[in-house]
This record gives sequence, structure tokens and C-alpha cells, in this order.
Amino acid sequence: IFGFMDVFLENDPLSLQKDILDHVEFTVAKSRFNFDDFEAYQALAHSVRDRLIERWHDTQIIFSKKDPKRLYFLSLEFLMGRSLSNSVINLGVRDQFADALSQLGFEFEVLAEQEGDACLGNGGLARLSACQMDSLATLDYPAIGYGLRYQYGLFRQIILDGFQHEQPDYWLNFGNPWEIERVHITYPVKFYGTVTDEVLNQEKYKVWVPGEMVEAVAYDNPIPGYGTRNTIVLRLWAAKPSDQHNMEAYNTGDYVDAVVNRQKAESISSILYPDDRSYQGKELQLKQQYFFVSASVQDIIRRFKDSHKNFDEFPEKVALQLNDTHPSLAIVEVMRVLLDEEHLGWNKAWDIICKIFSFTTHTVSPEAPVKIPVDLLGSLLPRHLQIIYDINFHFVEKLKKMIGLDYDRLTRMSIVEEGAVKNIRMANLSIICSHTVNGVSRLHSELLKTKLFKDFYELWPHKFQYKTNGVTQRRWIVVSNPSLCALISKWLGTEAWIRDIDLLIGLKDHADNAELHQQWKMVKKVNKIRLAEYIEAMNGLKVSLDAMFDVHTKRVHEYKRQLLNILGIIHRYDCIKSMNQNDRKKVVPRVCVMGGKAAPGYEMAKKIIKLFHVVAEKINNDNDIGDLLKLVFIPDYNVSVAELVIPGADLSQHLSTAGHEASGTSSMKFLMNGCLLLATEDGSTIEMIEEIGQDNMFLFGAKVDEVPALREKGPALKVPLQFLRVVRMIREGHFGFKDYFQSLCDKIECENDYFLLGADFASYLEAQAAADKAFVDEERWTKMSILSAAGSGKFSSDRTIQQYAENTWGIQPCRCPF
Ligand code: DL6
Repeated sequence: IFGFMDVFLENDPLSLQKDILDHVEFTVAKSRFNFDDFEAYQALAHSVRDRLIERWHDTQIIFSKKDPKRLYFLSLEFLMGRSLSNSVINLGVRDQFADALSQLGFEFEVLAEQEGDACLGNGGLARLSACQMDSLATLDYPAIGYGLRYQYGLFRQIILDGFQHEQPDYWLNFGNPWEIERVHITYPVKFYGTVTDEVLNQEKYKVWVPGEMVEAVAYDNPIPGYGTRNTIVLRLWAAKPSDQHNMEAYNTGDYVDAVVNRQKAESISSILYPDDRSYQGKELQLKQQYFFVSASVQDIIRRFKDSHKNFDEFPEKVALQLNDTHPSLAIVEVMRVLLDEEHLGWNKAWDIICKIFSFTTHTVSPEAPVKIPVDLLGSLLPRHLQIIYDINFHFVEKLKKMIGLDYDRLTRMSIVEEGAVKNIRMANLSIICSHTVNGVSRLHSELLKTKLFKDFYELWPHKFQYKTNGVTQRRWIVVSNPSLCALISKWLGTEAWIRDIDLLIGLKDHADNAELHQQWKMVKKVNKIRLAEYIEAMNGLKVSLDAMFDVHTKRVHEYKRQLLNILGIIHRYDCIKSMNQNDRKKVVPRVCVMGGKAAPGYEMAKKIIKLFHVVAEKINNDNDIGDLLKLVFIPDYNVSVAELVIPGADLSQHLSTAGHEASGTSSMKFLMNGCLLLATEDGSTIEMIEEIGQDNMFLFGAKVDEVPALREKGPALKVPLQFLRVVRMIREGHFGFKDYFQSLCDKIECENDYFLLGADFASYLEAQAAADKAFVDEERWTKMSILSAAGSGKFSSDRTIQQYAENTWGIQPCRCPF
């Protein structure tokens, strides 16, 4: 196909230097004799981007020629972080660029630090999407990701006097070299208006006459695979005013108002909603969801129609993945297009719907399922509401035939929730219309089948699957931990594990090797030094490298129990204070690192952050304690901070009350980096125990089937005295802010302690003591660390994606042939 292969961009240092300097001169518009680090970064990024574009075009040619079934991955959130290092590594040109730069007098690592994070997501779900895109590209799957190009990413967290404050993240301020604006790839997106009946060829059709229209413009972000030329794309939509619909306003002479109104269109893609757990049912949020879904569906159908005359082959060529319920309106939108625009008729359209959608849910909380008020949906998307009612009617009729007139169950399973406020249940819609529904760990799936979606599971057991999450080793070892990457390759005698993670298990054969132990410890030390320097720069605190770096970083939420960690720290402090000098010598010094954002409206989470700070203030300034215990809060935790923190951790904490974490993915990143886990048996941790053995982890706490009975006991539940003592210390103002923390203390002591901090406290302290004991035995600790990394292979997103491809999407690799 490629008779023009010789147009490939060259990657030798001289060609790279020329490319960089050309970009300095013509893209950044600076003199090639005078440019700073940031300008050098921009030129470098554009040189890398050229290579991405080249490969992406080649990939497109192959995909168009072979016309494989494509996966369309719909997600409202992608946490991509930085692109530079990841791109050059996946392209296999990192060293060449580093050489070229050094000859120009620049250091690659320094320039890489110039890049800001793309934080277009909240947490686990969003970072998972990014990892999955990397795996889709690497495994040569024909896929496209679709999402929204928010102008404001997730808020920046700043800490003032220990309190979290939020600041807007206007991440596009300095431009974004990693995207390509497609001014010619635009689609109109309609809102509001009315639906009328029209007759065409004696058939009745619905016509939606919109009340508002905006334009969706595509921004393409190339995603390179590793060890392949394949480069796929993440297409993000931005909202722009539509000329069409405003003509009338201009014509009526209301020019200024018309222009001002046009600007409102852009607000649709302006901001990422920061709360990752509760859907607020805001009109703008719904508009965002439909906007991104409508543009994506139009794009998908346009691409299909470019090479197909009718829709007969649609299910053989198109797989649509719903990443949680945020994109679920895509179901209704495809149905609308097939019915009202393609005039396929209900049966044919419905048959297509049932074959193309698959749905992943990322939550365990029964309160979390998204409901959209019928009034809101009906006003914004009147035709969609009609279609939802029609789908529901057909479903309920069918259901009655299958289960009889069991009204309770019919009511529970209906898409429409009756009540004072009528709602549309997006999870029910998604399950009814998808061929496959999956949870994100084995335990999560069991909870879906036995609790959350029990009715549906009993009806359609074959629809339910599980796909344990995974993370990409390219980002989480190769990019973020180059020393470990080199060490692993050396001991495995190959770099093949970067594409074939199962090879990591080979480290197990060397787990007792003294030489490896020595080198493994060196790598950890290098990473601890890097983290310690960051801590000093951010917090002005010097920490001892001999201390155990104990890290707890994730979104702050009551169920994730950062509070349990703080109570444990207070207990540790209290114990050290009461020890004599001799006993103090036996204490394992710890640096307790915490990081994570609280949703802006989540009061309890914000109190937890403040509590950490007041406890840190007290302990860090207690001369009696010195290096035995230091507390560090890392502000504005994001992907690039995680890349620095995770490799430097000795121990990491994953404390969710059993049954509350659908999967958890940060634990996988820590594990790959040889960090030991202190965790409850929740989410995917249960599968980690199977992979690396419980002797190599510090497990604690109630198991998922013990939780209901403990909750039942309520105030009768016995909690340890140590727990009561540390809570009392907070209550009595030992750390200040006595009144402010009363409600926090009440929640875990006087109210029902829903997340069972008291019940799990004794077992938590035991696990902490076990970690201390293991840490002083260096050889044992290092072996556990090696075995953790060796056993982490299952938790690569490559494995997850392959399972989705084979068991859910039915797609095959389609590889660029060179
Ligand atoms: O599946 C990715 C990630 C899981 O690892 C976490 O356990 C889960 O809490 C998280 N869920 C969300 C909730 N978003 N929604 N909807 O981020 O997903």
C-alpha cells in the first residue's frame, strides 16, 4: 500500500535537531538563536506530534482499507496527564530526542517538566479510560475514543491554612500541542424544541424541530501504541456557536444579543463537573452528555455510511462501549437517527441497538445510579423522551410475559421511576439495551448480580460479565520509573514485558537473589530521593530516607477511609509520646504521605483534609518526635504527581470499607512499582491476593460478607479503647479546631459509623504493626517487594482490553504492516 514509504520522518539526532529548530522558528515563532525551556518544549512537542500524525495517517489508511469492526469508546472523562514522555517512549524515539536536545544544550527531563497535565476527569474511571486507550493502540485494535474537550479541567487544589480551596484549571492557556483542531469536522447538535408528525411515502415519521442548536468541533489527540506503528485517536468535542440557528435573531436586528447568546454555546464544553460520585441532574450536565453523544454518533454513522450502502452490516462493523451511564443517551440517539433520519422502522432499529452496545458500570453504591428528571429530559430532548417511553413500553410488555404481574419487580426494573418526581433510570436503560454489562472486578460483578442489578441478572444472566480493571505498564513503570524499568529488563533479559506483561512473573525466579536485592533497593532509594526532594520543594519539610514512605493518595471520600489512616497516625503518635528512650529506638520511622482532592461540595471530605493538616502541624513540630513520624500532604494530586509519588512509596494504603470500592486502580500502579499494599479485602485487591499471596500484603478489616452484620449492631458494636482515645483527643481539641471537628467525630462515634472505622480499627493497627515488623527485616521486605511487582501482570490494562475485545466487543487487531 505504501509505495511512498520514503516520506517517513527521520529519527536520527541531526534530523530531529533540524525539526526542533524549524518548529522553534516557524511554529513557536522564536529565533533559533534565542529560546527558553518552555519554547524548546513547545518545539519538541510539535516535532513529536508530527511523528504521531504521520503514524496515525498510516493507521487510518489501513483501517479504511481493511474496514475492520471498530470499537467506539464513549467516556465523558479521560485523565490523560502529560503526553510528551509517554509519546516518545511509545514511538521508540526517546533516546534519539534526548540526544538531539542535549546537542542543542537542553535536557529532555527538564523540558518534560514544562508540560501541564490534561486533567479532563475526576479520578479512577477517567484514568482507567486513558490507560485503556494506550492498550487499545498497543494491541493494534481499531478503536476511537470519544469525549469532551473541557476548557476547564478538574479544579486545582490549593491548601491555605490546611483548608482545601479550589481554583479553575484553565489548562489551555499556553496552547495544547497534542491536539489537532479539525475545523472541518463539525456536527450540529440540537436541543429543546418540539416534535411533530410528518408523512413521507405514506409512512408517519417524527420530526424534531429544535429550539437551539450548537456546533460540535472535533479536536483529535493521537494515541500511539508501543512496539507498533499503530496510532489511534481520542476525538474530543468542543462546543461552538452555530450560525444556522441564529440567523433569525440577526435578521430581527437584535445583533448584540444574538452575539452574546452565541457565546453561551461554548459553555456546554467549558467545565468538567468535579463530583465523581453523585449526579446532580443539572441541565448543563445533561446538555454536556447529549452534546458529546450526539456529535460522536453522527461521526460514527458518517464513517460507516462512507463505505456502506445500508445498515445491514452495522452491527458487524460497530461496537459502542458505554463507560458508565454518562454516555448512555447514545443508545437513544442511535435509535432516533435510525428511526427518524434513516427510516429503518422500529424492529430493525431495535435489533441493531441490541447488538452494538456494551455497558461498564464503575460504582457499587445503590444511591449513585444516575436518574434524570423526566421534566428536564422532556424539555431538553423531547424526541428522546418519547423514544425512552417506547423502549420502556416494549420492555415492560415483554417482561410481563416473562415474569408475570409481579408489580414490585416490574416497578424496580422499569426505566421510568414513578414518584413525586418522575425520573429516567439511566442504568436500567443501559442494561436493557446492551448485549453485555460488566463490573470492574470479580467482587464488583458479584455485587451487581446479587444486589444492585439482581433483577436484571436473574432475567438475563448471560449478559453479565466482569472485566477486572488494569493499568498500563508503559505509563506506570516505563515512563514513571525508568530505573525500575531498566532493572526489570536486565533481569528478565528482555524488554518484551513492556508489551507482554505476563513475562514479569519471571522476576519471581530471582526473588531471593542477593544481587537483585541490592539493585532493587538502590532503585527504590533513587525514587525515594526524588520524592523527598519534591516534598522539600512543596512543603519545606526534610524527610529521612531511612523512614518507611507510607503513601495514601486517592480522591478523598468517607468510604476510602483516609480518616482511618489519620486515626492510626494519632495512635502512633500517642504511643511514641508515652515511650521511654529505649522503646523509641525500636520504632520504625515513618513518613506518612497523603494526597487527594475532595469534591468542592463534600464537607466531610474537606474536614478530613483539614484534620490531616492540623495533626501534621502538631506532630511535625514536636521535637520529641523528630524523624520517627512525619506527615506530608501533597497538594493538587494529579497524574504527573502520581508518577513521582508512586515509585517512591514503600507502603501504600487502600482502606475502603469492604464492598465499597468497585475495583481500585491506584493499588495496581503501586504493586507494579514494587510497593507493598496495606489493604482491605475489597474490589480488585481480592484478586491481587490470589496473584501475589496474602503473605506479601498487609490485609485487615471486615470482609464484605461481614459488613452487614457489623452495621446491624450499630451502637452495640464494641470498638477498641484505642479508638475511643484517639477520637477523644480530636474532640478535646488536642490538635485545635475542636468545634470544627465535632461532626466528624460524631459520625464515627455517636452516629452509626457507617464505614466501620471503629470496627476495623484494631485489625488496622495489627496490619500496621505487621508492616513495621516486615520493614525492619530488609531482606524480607525486598523479597515481598519483588514478588509484588512480579505478580502484578494480571493488572495490566492490556489484559483487560484483550478480554473486552474477545468477549465483549468482538473486534480483531488490525496492524499497520511495518
Ligand atoms: O473502574 C475505575 C474506577 C474504580 O477502580 C473505582 O473503584 C471506582 O470507584 C471508580 N468509579 C468512579 C465513579 N464514577 N462514576 N460513575 O470513578 O471507577
